[in-house]
Amino acid sequence: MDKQQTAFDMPASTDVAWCPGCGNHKVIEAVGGALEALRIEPEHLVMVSGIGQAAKAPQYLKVNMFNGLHGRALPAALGIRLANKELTVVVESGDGDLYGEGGNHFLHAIRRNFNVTIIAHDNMIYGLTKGQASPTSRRCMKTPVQVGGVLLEPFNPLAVALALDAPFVARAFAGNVEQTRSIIMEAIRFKGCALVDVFQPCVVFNKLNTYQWFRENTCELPEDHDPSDRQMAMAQAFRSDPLPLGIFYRNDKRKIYEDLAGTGEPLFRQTPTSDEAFRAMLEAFR
Ligand SMILES: Cc1ncc(C[n+]2csc(CCOP(=O)(O)OP(=O)(O)O)c2C)c(N)n1
Ligand code: SF4
Repeated sequence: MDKQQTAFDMPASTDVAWCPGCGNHKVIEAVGGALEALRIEPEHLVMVSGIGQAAKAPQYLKVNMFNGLHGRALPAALGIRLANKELTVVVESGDGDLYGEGGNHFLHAIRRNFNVTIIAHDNMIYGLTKGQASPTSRRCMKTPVQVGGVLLEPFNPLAVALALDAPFVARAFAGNVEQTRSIIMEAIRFKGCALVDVFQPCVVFNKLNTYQWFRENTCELPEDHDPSDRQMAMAQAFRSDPLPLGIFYRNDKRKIYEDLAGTGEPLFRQTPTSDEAFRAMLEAFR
């Protein structure tokens, strides 16, 4: 099916550094479609990322963006949310950036339950730095560094998120843009920290986890899956052969950090800034 144009698409002439066929193209197609369908006003949206191929995603969408240090997308996103509760904040970054370099922030963003959507482009490899193992690489996969094969079992982001009582936990496959779009829509609509781990093939450096591999090794969650049941979600998160896709868990009752911290006073103060005051502030930091 032809790609649907959205208000969030960059002009066709935009120079995109991703390889043809990379799953990242599909992820941003799904994200753009979700934002459009949700009628999000671009001025009320900020996308945040760290470093890596996936972390370039916000640069290829017509959105406000903040590109932080490697692994530091989440603290930047939480700061943005604290500064302005009116903003929709979406983090898009790679499995290495979010679960490896940014692992500690991943844990604490979930524990705090900030109202942020986390979209992990999970290609099970370090793409930008040419194919070393990432935390989600499969055991025994050979890479230029792990020449004898990866020794460790992969990090399980869904099980870790569920253990921390993440209130929204889902997984999608970039090869199915429609399903990815609808899961991302649910995640952005959700009030609280929402994790969507999206399988995203790296067609250059990951010769194991190809589109074909994901098609053969994933399945839908069972029809009788109850997303309000955390134990059931945990059992599905531990399934690996095949790996289930869909919304594993949602808990609409968990309070977000900003509400917990509420003393009646907002966590931020929006003071109107004149052009002159803004320029003076910039000068002070030169
Ligand atoms: C502190 C720090 N460590 C390491 C690097 C090198 N580095 C840049 S991107 C990257 C891996 C990114 O992998 P991932 O987040 O999975 O994204 P992908 O490129 O696969 O989309 C690494 C190790 C860096 N830039 N900064
Ligand atoms: S190297 Fe892999 S992750 Fe990077 S753009 Fe190419 S296909 Fe995508």
